[in-house]
Amino acid sequence: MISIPVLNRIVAHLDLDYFYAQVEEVDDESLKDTPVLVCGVSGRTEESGVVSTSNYKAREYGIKSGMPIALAKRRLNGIQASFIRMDHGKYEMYSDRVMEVLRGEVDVLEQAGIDEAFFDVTKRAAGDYDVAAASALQLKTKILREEKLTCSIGIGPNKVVAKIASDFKKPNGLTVVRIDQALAFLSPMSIDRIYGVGPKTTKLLEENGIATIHELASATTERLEDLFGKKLAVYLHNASNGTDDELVIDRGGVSQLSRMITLKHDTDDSGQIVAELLPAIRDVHEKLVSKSLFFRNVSAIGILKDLSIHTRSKTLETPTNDYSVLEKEVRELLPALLHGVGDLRRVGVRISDFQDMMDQRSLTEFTS
Ligand code: TTP
Ligand code: CA
Repeated sequence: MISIPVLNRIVAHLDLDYFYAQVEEVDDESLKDTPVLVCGVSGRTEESGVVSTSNYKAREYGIKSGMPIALAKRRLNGIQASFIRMDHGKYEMYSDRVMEVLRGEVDVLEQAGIDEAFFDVTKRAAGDYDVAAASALQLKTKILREEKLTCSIGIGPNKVVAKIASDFKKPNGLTVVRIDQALAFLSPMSIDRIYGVGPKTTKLLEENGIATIHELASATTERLEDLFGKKLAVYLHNASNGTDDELVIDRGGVSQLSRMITLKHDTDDSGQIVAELLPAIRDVHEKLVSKSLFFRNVSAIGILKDLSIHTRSKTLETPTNDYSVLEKEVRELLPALLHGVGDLRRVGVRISDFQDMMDQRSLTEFTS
């Protein structure tokens, strides 16, 4: 039998720092050093909605993602701060450019969200962590030079470790966890730090006396199987023991899926528009499912006779691949899009901010 030497895998995870707010700082340098809050305005008034993210200056005042805008305003009372309306298209443009930079520098790239990606550098670094760390530093410098954005990178023997490592020192961090350090690194952390372990899994584990990754690693697979079924149990066992073996998969760099149609007659009748748009919504959904992706952002796009383009977007709390959610969101976005713009000539749907969550653990997490 021929034995082929196998290099220990080296996987990296890159996450852009305070992404939406950092993009706003790049666009307007005068914002730097004061609190910047990017807000998803959802209702009639400027105050109905939540903070999508904020820069680290704002976080010093206790500002957090998901916080109601009104509460954030109270926290920053009397302080000079900028509340900026979310501009998803702009963040996607920056995201695409960063991913392009990455693609040229790594073996395999897997975009995992608008501001994060895994990449495998095993071959490029010849299995050597020092080489991987040096090239990660070069990558950080390149992204800073070309896009003026800082990021944090984690390097480890697998995706679970790399993801936790990128979050370990933020912002502008680089954390390297070698294969022999993985278990000690993971052990004291809380279980919800594991990629794919969200509120529901966390709750069930905690109800069973498992709160740290060490406790999870000590649980028998039989016990985990009783709680979660085989697939998730195996994942949790491997993840907590630092032996997760999920591959980094290049999904072709799809960052958005969209379909536009031309209406039979120019109209501002939302019911008529939805009826004509349904096949396009179904089409986009089919593509999403065929690529095993989940989306978080959905936009309705309208083009008028004068060719001006109008969009309305919504970011969901959790990623989904559910058709009924997609259709419902488009139905709800259309009246807002139509408000005050007049008859549409063309209309479309776009989904983006994809998360790679194709396996059972994520389905359990996000759909049960
Ligand atoms: P995160 O990577 O979770 O957060 P962040 O980049 O703002 O901050 P950091 O990584 O430095 O901790 O999310 C990426 C982007 O996703 C974020 O910039 C805005 C968006 N987002 C929301 O719109 N709502 C949310 O609740 C969260 C957590 C993020
Ligand atoms: Ca981030």
